[in-house]
Amino acid sequence: MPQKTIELLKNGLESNKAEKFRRGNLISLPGEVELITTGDIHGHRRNFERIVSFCDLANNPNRHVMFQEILHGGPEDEEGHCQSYKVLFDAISYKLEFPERVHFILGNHDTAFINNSKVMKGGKEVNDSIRLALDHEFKEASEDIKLTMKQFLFSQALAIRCNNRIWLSHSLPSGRFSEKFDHRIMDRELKINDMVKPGSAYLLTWGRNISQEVLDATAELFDVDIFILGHQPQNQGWGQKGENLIILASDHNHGCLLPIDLSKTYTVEALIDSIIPLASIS
Ligand SMILES: [Mn+2]
Repeated sequence: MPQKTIELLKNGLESNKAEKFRRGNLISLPGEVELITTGDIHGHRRNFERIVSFCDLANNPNRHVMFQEILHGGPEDEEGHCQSYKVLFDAISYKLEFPERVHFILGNHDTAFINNSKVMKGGKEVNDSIRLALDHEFKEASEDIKLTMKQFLFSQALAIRCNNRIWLSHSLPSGRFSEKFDHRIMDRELKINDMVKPGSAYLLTWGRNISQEVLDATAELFDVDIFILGHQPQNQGWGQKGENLIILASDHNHGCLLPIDLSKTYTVEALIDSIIPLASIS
């Protein structure tokens, strides 16, 4: 059982690195693709299943889907420890079924898991909680599982750039840190230090409340028009947080997804009109 999980994680990380549309840490998707974009999942299995059901990848050969921040949140084991990793493992199996069409991008909680750094949420340290649940389930194999999980998380792309000038990442560098961000991180090999403040993978995934000025400068830097991000909680499942920014959330009963036809040019308004509540999917 642990050996199967380690193999799954290893195959997943090889698959992340081998994606044909990936160069360095950026996935650039062409016009013939329809991309289903989603926000943070946070261990919400039912929403993960709804996304899979909506995608129906087996019958839609041009359709792709992206996931972010699956870890932390959702069901707990009998000792109250976080079992969100189970949804991650299922998402990796899904990727291995459709390796070129299921994409993962790095979230800030992934950087924290990789570094064993502390993130408090609801009075609990969330990474400790995941590690304890893994110890409980995998016993003496737990250290190997945790190491391979870190390697998997580290192998994820940083962002997706769509043919129609839409950019997807977990967040964007904000405030004064936007000046410290080195966009060359998209092209080069990642280092552990990139995941630690003020490393550029850290800055890309942890930013909040991004000003219009920074959004405009970042759009120019990445040569895109519109950003779709996760990371910041959205009670109604989505929010427009700037002239060119939509934030999605897929981690609760009002969670959403957003299908995008990459051959079409969108306004932010047209994208908002295309948002689909996950609760409407059976
Ligand atoms: Mn986040």
